[in-house]
Amino acid sequence: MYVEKDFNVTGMTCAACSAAVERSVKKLPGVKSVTVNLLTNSMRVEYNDETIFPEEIIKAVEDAGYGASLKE
Ligand code: 9UX
Repeated sequence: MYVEKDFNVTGMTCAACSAAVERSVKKLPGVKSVTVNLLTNSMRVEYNDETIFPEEIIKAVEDAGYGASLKE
């Protein structure tokens, strides 16, 4: 099932940062869409919850050099 979740993203200071975060998450299997907002330090991801878990999305953001956490 496709679900939509919001994440907090830390460490982004320019548009190239947000583009890098977006690129790193977009290529993950099961991810349908990614919208990163630089001004609000947030990211909305639509993904298949049978394919990928939020922890893996967070890991991809961290691997790109930024921080992420699930918004509650
Ligand atoms: Mo430019 Mo954003 O180096 O880190 S990509 S500030």
